[in-house]
Amino acid sequence: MTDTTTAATRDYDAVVIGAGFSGLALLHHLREIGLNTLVVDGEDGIGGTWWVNRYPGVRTDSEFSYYSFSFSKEVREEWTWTQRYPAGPEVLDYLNFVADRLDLRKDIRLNARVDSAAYDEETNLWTVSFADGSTLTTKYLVSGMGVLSQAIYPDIPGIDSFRGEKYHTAHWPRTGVDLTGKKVGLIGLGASGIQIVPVIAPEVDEFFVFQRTPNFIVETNNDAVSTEEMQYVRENYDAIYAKAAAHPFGVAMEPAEFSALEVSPEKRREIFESKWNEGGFHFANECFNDLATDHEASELASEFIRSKIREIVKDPETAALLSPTSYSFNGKRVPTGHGYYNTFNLPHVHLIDTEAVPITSISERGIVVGDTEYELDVIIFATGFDAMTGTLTNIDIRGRGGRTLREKWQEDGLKSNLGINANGFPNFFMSLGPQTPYSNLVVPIQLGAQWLQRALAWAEANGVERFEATPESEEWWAAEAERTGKATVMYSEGKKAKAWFLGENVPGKAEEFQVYMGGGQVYQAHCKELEESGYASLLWS
Ligand code: N01
Repeated sequence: MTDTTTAATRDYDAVVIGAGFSGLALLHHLREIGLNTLVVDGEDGIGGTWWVNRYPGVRTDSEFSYYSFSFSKEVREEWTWTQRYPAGPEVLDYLNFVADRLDLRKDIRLNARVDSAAYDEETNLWTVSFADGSTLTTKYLVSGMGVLSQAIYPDIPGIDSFRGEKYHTAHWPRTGVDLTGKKVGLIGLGASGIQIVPVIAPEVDEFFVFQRTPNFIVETNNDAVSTEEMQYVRENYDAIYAKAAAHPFGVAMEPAEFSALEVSPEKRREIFESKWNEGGFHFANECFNDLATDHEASELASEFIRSKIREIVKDPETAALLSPTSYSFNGKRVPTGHGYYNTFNLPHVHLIDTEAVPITSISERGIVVGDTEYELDVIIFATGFDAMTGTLTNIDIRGRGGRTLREKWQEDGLKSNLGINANGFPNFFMSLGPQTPYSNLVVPIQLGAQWLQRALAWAEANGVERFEATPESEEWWAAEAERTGKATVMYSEGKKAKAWFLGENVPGKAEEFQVYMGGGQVYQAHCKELEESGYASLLWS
């Protein structure tokens, strides 16, 4: 493949940073159009998020049938899932299987941590620099670095003074941690904290769970996948995948057709009850069509879940503390639970309310709340990530004029064209960039890799040397992200819940919608329009 605008030689046509779901899908699809592609990853194994996150209880919140690629006949037919919500090690096995079956490994370079990448206007090439001092050049640079990869610790005074063991869920030692007989404290009750709590509780001697904001958890059962069920999924993969792709949140479920406000209280309770029994995202997605968009409807679901918490948790005071009141259902990302609420019936598990009395400091011996010091052997931080932009701004990605993405977003606000690319950064693309859908991520990852495949094939065939978002497209998309985000219950003036999808969990980060809330299917329609326009808003120069 030769360029028409530059005779410069290059090491690769495309370099993808990150060997997780995104990197594997991109490598497969870019190879298919003849691009000499390399995937690089700083870790020593493939799997991305699933390689790094090793905490006990880590598993998918989405069901196996739509938490997988649909594009490879071989993978579909030969891979067997064993759990409805596959555990982390099983997802990692799956990704390794994908890498082997599609012969991807030979074009993946591990232990290759990218320090920076810079665009050269003269040659129209990107130079990628690695931590070991080596460099390589590429025409196309693609980020597959993940949206929840840049772990953050809380800004609590004395955090470094603790003399015991300290772990972040996202940096859990691969060899595991023996918590038997130890006094353990945990800060952070998002999806990670909610998964780890019930799994480690039986092992530890005393467990202090420090809760600032309670979550609405949709409990579920993790059944084994039967041979018949796996066979059914294999035979219907395309239909299942199409259903997930047509759903606002990328789950293979029928969107509910009516409002929670349209039915009688008895009927509503019956529907809530039946979907609660199906578990997990069935409750969130299949009860009513306005639980994410109407505050009154969302409050009805909130009250139903509060009633479930009161049923499950025996101590009324603990049940009340576990029940969110400062925001309503869907106001934060809803985690799937595996016996979470029941854990608080164990006599050695103590819920400490740090909303009423905040954590003051971390001492040599433990966590201090007001005047009380909780002495601990281990502190676990399940305190989340600098989501969506963190990995992209943590390294220097320098576009035209040497300006970094970090500078662009700090100075101009979060701007991208459909989260795919940004003005000032020619031939740089993002899988799951900021302002891509809030969704089961495997769906936008796969569809995004296929979209980029078609776009680059078109560019190569038509002698288009540079794709770069127009400033107008970025203004439009930022406004769309804000408009659609503000139309959901995730946005509410004066609410107390801090959420990563608004950037509120990172001190100093501007409050902007980091994700697109208008629905995955609407987002895909916009991507299709862009393609059908001959990539009009990507041809800026
Ligand atoms: O992080 P989070 P996460 N003092 O940001 C608390 C995905 N995921 O790692 O709410 C006290 O949600 C903070 O409290 P508050 C999923 O998309 C997926 O759990 O700010 N507490 C909150 O409770 C998810 O949404 C899966 O009051 C402090 C917690 O830390 C995303 O990753 C599994 C504090 C952070 O929650 C992130 O989830 C796991 C402080 N100073 C994760 N600072 C699967 O589906 C922070 N907190 C497999």
